[in-house]
Amino acid sequence: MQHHDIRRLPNGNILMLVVEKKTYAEAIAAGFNPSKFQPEIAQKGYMLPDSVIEIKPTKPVGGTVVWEWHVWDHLIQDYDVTKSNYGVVKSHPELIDAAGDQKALAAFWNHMNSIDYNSALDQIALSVRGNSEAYYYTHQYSAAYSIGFDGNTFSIVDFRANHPVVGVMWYGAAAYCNGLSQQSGLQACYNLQTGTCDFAKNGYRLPTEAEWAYAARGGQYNPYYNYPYGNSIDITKANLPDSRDPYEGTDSSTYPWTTPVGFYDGKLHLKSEYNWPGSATSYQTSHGANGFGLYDMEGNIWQLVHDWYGTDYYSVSPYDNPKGPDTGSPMPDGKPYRGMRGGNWYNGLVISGVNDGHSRVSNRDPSYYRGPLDPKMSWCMVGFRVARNAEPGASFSLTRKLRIG
Ligand SMILES: [Ca+2]
Repeated sequence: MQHHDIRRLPNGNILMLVVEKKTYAEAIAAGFNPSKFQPEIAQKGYMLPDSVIEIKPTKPVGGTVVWEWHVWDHLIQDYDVTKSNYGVVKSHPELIDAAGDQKALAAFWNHMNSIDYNSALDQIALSVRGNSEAYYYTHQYSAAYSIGFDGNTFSIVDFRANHPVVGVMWYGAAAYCNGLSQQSGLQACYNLQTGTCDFAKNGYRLPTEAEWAYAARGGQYNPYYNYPYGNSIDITKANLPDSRDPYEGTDSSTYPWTTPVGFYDGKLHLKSEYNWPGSATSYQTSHGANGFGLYDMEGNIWQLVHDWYGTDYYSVSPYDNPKGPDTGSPMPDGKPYRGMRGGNWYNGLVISGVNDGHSRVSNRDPSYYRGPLDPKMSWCMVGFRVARNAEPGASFSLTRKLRIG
């Protein structure tokens, strides 16, 4: 039931305040103290906590709920120790006190009366009259991303522990590389203020675009292949659109549509082992590793590279080991973007005889086209892999030199 206020988002979707009905028994089960209730809750037999939903309109009428947030899922209470949401209320400012503002609770408990959205912070603001509070919620599309955050703790979403990280921006990927270097006792490569990389350092970094392409070729030079494993696209060797893998679905309940890292290893995989969302009990992969033994150089997720995306860069770049231009070619919004390679589960297949080209080894893309223009799906197809320079004195080998994966 819609109540009070709506807010239109920059992507055309609509945020709406709604209330939902919870029975008296459900309230007790959620840790509420019935002695704090106004008599109307027992008389009516229910209470009406608030929720927020995001609706993607469909033309000409109606719409689909693409995201929802419920007060009920974020409760904390210090009354009933037998319930899982029992805790020290003042230690959890990110959660909602089931005792409200200590006045007797009305059936229409939270009584949110306005909602707003700050696009710079990607944050929803809620005025909560019934609790004498304002709530701020940093908006996220949890269904599309594999890392959940409840305002307090990070977690891996359901079946996705071995999936590539998605929803990461270039600076986040660089920060990850530095963090991994620190954890491994290596030198950090990135200056996170400027995004510049010290290639002389021995820590982790993103591969340059040229390193990525070299790695994706898998040692095949004459002739070059179109794909990491050959000249013809093979949907059993990589996670591509409509490749009919068991992570594919028809709606947001089966996001993120990625496959686990290295899934295409030629083995028969079982649902009992992977807990994938599809109903198939097994899935036969083909061996998709290239000549260097690298998996997923085609499909699954776009991979951010170190370089800025320069449209004509390779006509002026150094011949050996180019590291990208000093800044990128301006995209339609006037800004430069980093490059990404490899295609993904959403782009990169031959459909009706037309190859969209994104998963070819030679295909180049700026991250612009899977970012700002695509706010709902933004970044949920984009991830990265890391690289390191060879250790000094290491015997020369291609796989060691590139160290990608
Ligand atoms: Ca697929």
